[in-house]
Amino acid sequence: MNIPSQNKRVWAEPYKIKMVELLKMTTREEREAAIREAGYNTFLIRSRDVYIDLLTDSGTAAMSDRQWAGMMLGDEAYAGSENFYNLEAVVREYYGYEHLVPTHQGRGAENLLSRILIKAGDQIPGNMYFTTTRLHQELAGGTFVDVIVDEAHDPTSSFPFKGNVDMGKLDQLVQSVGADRVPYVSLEGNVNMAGGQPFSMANLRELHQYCRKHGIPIMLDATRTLENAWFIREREDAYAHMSVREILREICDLTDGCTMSAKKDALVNIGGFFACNDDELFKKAQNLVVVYEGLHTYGGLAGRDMEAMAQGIREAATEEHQQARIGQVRYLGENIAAAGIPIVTPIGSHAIFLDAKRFLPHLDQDEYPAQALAAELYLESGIRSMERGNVSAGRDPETGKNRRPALELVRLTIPRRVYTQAHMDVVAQSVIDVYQRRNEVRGLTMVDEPEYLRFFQARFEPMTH
Ligand code: P71
Repeated sequence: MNIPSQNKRVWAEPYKIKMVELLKMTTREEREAAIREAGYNTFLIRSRDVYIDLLTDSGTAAMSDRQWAGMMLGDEAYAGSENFYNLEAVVREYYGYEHLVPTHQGRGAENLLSRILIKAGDQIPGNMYFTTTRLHQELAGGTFVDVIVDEAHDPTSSFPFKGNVDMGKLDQLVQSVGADRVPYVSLEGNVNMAGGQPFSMANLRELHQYCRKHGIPIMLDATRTLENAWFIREREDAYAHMSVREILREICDLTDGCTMSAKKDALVNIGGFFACNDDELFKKAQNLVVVYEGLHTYGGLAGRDMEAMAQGIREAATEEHQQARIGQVRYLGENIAAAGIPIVTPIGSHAIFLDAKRFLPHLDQDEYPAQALAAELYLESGIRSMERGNVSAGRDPETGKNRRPALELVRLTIPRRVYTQAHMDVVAQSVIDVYQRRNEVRGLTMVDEPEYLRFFQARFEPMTH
């Protein structure tokens, strides 16, 4: 496919900037006070104290003029908003699922899906956990079982499809508990916790065949599946000439429904949905959404949010957008890796993941190296990143001990269409500067630990020795 910018500068942005948001620079002293007050947790820093905010790519995209125009077309009727029907048509066209239930964001959809399909004692296999997804599965009485390929847990493996399901692991689970204890397979596109790593279409086809044979539905976490489609186009020969839109459709056609956090791929600041083909499942989701979110034609969103989402999907499902988006992330990653700094490979779509175990080998995992590194990077230059390691993984409900996951990472997550190449250079240089004095970085002690999703609100203190 001919992408016009390809001949000149590979990932140059397919847009120009119409409005800007001024940033505040802080002094070292101000940052020292800010991180102390935040309990060394980047989730607790006020955004006004942040220079480059790489906490997340969730809800942080810059909307286009057309999306903002859509905001003015909000039909804020309580029932039957025109914007709902526009969104439904776009989801049918691009994702291909027949039925749509909007939700306020991804976890709202996960709540619906988990409550409807999971019975106490069920096992839900998935290609690596995501925090909110697993929590909703557990709250519904189920147990998440990781069936991702081993390569996903190895930050040094350069396997191109680290998001693949290990069919042997899945079969072992189905054989041992029986297909009737497996309500669905939870399949995430561009697996976040593995480093933004895709599954291949070949793997999905195999999974699809297996699941049909055993009568198990596949529920897609579609949050970053357009980005997964871009990698399929890049890495699977048969797809090199297909559009990301066609590939997305093929992925969805091989699955039975999805939960979606529209705050990522779909370029909006808030929103999500549940979608499926099955009429019964749809009826149940439509009924349950009124309990937790709002009427089934708005699901916790304003009409204008649904209009912006419909337009965002159209803009994201293009080669131009994905090439610039993923190209920018790769640019940052290659600059960091060129300095010999350990990152997860291959470089994923939405973030660069620093490998904190190799970055700070002098720290034990229960001294929270990734949390400590995120705090240090903020101190260095006001860049906010996110811990994705021992704190995020939480405690094993059986033993009560920290899970000590194989991956202990700091995520530098790139918002879509927000920062420039010069910002990426500042980020790379800051990471390099911290790396050069890595021996000085001390571990942390957790002094306040909330019960649910502790990483959001936990507080820490630096260790004194
Ligand atoms: C991200 C987020 C936002 C987040 C959520 C929890 C902890 C920290 C940050 C959200 C996702 C996601 C996937 C694959 C479902 C959700 C929930 N990611 N699936 O990466 O990445 O969506 O936030 O809209 O409820 O920063 P929601």
